[in-house]
Amino acid sequence: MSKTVGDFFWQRLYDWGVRRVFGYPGDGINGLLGALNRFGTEKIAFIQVRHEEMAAFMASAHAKFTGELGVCIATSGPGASHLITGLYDARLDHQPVLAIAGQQARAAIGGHYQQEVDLQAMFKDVAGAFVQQASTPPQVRHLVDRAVRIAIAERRVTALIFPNDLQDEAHEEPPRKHGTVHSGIGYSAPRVVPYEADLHRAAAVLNAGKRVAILAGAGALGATDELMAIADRLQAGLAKALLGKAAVPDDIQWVTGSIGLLGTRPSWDMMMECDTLLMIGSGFPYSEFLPKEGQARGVQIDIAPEMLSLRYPMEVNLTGDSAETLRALLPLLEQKTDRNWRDGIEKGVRDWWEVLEARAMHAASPVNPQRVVWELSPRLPDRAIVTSDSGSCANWYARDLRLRRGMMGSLSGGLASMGAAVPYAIAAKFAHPDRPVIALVGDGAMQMNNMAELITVAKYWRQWTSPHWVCCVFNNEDLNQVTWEQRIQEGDPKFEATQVIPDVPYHRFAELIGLRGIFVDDPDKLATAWEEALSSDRPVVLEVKTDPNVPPMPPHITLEQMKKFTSNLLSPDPEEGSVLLGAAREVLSSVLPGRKH
Ligand SMILES: Cc1ncc(C[n+]2csc(CCOP(=O)(O)OP(=O)(O)O)c2C)c(N)n1
Ligand SMILES: [Mg+2]
Repeated sequence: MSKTVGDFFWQRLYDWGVRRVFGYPGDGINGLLGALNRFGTEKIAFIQVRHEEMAAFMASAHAKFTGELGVCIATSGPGASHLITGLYDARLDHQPVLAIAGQQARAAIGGHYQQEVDLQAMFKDVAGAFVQQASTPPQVRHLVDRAVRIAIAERRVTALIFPNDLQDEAHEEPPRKHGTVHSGIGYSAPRVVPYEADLHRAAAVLNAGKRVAILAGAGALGATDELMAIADRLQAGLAKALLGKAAVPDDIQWVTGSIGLLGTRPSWDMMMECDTLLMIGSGFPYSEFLPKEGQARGVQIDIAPEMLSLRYPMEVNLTGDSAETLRALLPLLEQKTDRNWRDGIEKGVRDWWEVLEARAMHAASPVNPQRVVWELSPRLPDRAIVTSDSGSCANWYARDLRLRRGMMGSLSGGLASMGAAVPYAIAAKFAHPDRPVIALVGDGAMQMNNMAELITVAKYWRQWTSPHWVCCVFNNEDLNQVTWEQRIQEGDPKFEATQVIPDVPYHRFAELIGLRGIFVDDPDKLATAWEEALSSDRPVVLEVKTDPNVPPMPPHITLEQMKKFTSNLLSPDPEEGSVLLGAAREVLSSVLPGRKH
């Protein structure tokens, strides 16, 4: 058999360095899959998911946890459309992902044929950087080369669509004649550093500041040493956007932790009081958590110029790689000696950890969800990777989890989609099979799709060098994050028709499919449960019966929100008034001056 378009395709992806693809089969891609079988899954592994959206989440997470291109593949029509949410996750978090989709045969396209969807139009927004449908064999070489190069170089999603009959055609190199394209492989990221003059302008602003606040995001994940050196030089405090949580360890005295609705009090205080803001690699969206315009002088560093001066009008905008730019900036910065500002931040951070401990230890019915994460932190094994779903557990991930140096963590940040934690944790484990991986997931997100994806864990875990993979389910029979949004943002009572979800024995489902299940409804058993889960001889679902009446509140709440919240206590909420009042007391006390919890 001569080499087909499919055979050429996998060889080309292999030459680009692709070693794993996440996907699900269908007749729209059978030509490609047959070719992958011939090519050899020992060279490019095919990871079979339960749903194509999960394949796209895994591709996004692969990119996040390795820095490499993530690749996912789906059949025509419904397979391709299933990819979309996962691709938007990658798009919004600036991850390089290539989506491959099948299409009907070329002669049928435009014929309202079965499973025929206008895929170019469908992918156009999410994969706008490069989306192409192949129509002839000599075109495939440059389509692959461009789709990969653009995805990596621009950190964007790209998409390639292959009509199924084309996949089995004989491969042809582009002939040497007019009207053909002759591309090649290879990409090296450039060293991107601002001009000296601009670094000097930035240094002048930072040197003049007396109260410097640093905000680090996902773009600063590779700049830990540089961030610490700059923060010390400037005697600054450092807050982290959600995707930048692992940029600097949480056990440093002047790290104020997360910022924003899921953030901390010391981050809020620092931003409200600083006179200078240094933002690095962050697109953190909520400007109200940053200094008021005019309050602080701003310097921003970002590799993507379109992210500069987007959330706060900066005085100096530096386009550059975060680590390289910070390194170039450091010698221009004077060592600050006044310790007042930093001392204040460190005290705020110390007090805050006490507040969090008290909140976590607060009695709840039956288990306080904050305590689940609080108990995990000291038991996190070195080099652990933690993922979180969207839901109230993202609050505890952001605030209570203490990541140490060498750990990683991520979630669906920009898109904040439910259903990402388990696929993220699976991709993390394939990328780093020797590292312990922990997914934090709400019960709603389990029911949505994470539960089915446990079957993927059951299928593959024996291939992993260590079996340490834990999915922690917060079973509160509620779509709790949104329940609290209804109460606080709208001033409405909990709408039971939309919010209450069925009780499902997640730990028993795990056992049914050959994983280990642990169930906890007593807070004092959490510590042992985590220890057992993290040393188990197989992946574990740790199901905790948590209290939906513990509010996942922002670090401060506004007077207006407080008014809505308290008036809501008088309106007919299905939860008992006393429980809500207890919760309210916890929230309100944390915003009253002079109170710890
Ligand atoms: C795909 C998707 N649908 C809906 C939402 C809105 N949403 C955000 S959090 C949440 C509730 C999640 O419930 P659960 O997983 O049980 O976690 P909990 O908040 O109860 O801890 C919902 C519905 C979303 N972010 N993503
Ligand atoms: Mg829930």
